[in-house]
Amino acid sequence: MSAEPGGVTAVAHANIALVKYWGKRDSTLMLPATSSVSLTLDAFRTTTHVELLDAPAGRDEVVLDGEPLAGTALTKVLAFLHLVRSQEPRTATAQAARVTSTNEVPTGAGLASSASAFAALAGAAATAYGLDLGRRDLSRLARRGSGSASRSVYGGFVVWHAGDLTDPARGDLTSYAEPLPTAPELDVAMAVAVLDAGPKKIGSREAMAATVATSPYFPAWTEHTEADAAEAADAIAAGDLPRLGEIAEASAMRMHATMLAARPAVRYLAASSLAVLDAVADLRAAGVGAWATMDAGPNVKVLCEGADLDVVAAGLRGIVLPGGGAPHVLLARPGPGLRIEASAALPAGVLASGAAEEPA
Ligand code: 2P0
Repeated sequence: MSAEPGGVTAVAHANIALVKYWGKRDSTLMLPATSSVSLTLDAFRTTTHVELLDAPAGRDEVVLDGEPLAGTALTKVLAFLHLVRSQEPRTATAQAARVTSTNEVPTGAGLASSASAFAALAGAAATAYGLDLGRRDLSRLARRGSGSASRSVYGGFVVWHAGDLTDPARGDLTSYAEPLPTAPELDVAMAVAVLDAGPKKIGSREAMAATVATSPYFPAWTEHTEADAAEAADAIAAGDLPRLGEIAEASAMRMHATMLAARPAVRYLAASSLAVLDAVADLRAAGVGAWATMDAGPNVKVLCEGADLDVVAAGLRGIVLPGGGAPHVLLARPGPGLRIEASAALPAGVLASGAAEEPA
């Protein structure tokens, strides 16, 4: 079979969890221990192009930001392409793919890029291989690349459901993300205090597994997170930012507490992180609605009202960090879901499913 010239380009944005995903119940199917809730951002995005090659599967080529991908990152992408090709034997070809990806998530800023990366790859690869997937199935597919990627299929506030807990096959079908009903007056923004541009000490996948295996707090974490996700969804529907902020900050602190209780401890909190957490508490004491969240790194993201973003950013830039200097602060607002653009050379009918359309 000859390769289709042109290929498919997909764009996906990063998301930040407000109720965190930390721990899997099935690492093959990538089923999370709990549901999670996130906000997709406008600022950090991945653009991925997939074209099929006139070569057998197994000869895939993957280029990220102009460099051939290597190591574990490459292994994850190759496994994902294999999964895409195995989805629908009637339409998926056995051809290899060339994947070319550009990350506008500031490199090394410690901001999760696997969410935007695997959401964009799911959209581009599924479309290039002729899979006829709707948004829900794209979210399930993106989940298999990286759990948080399931949420970047959608814009704005999103819930990723834990899915049916009774059996893995049913869990696979029911663990997907979807947009959350959002009060129209809820105008939020996020300031990101970047504290360390260095690589992670331990990757989140490994850290999660260590937490599940050794933290005695993990059962309490899963028990409370499901309730937090439901309460966050209520707060988003009601437009209640203070309640959402409080849940988000608590979820982040609980996640870090859970991993700190692993043996050995998984610790992403740095002295500079604590300085930012103090500054966020000071902003609140001064009457500014600001709530902190942290992921698998030392950086602190601050949720606030859109109208308060400049005040919050100024507050963060005014921090004197323990080692001297101030944090670098990036600003973000809610962003869109996955966008898929096929070239004219795509087989007829591939885009007729609505998979390329962003729901209103
Ligand atoms: C989240 N994180 O909910 C949590 C909070 C980091 C801290 O999802 O193993 O790259 O690929 O499913 O999605 C980062 O972990 O992990 C993450 P895998 P992922 O955003």
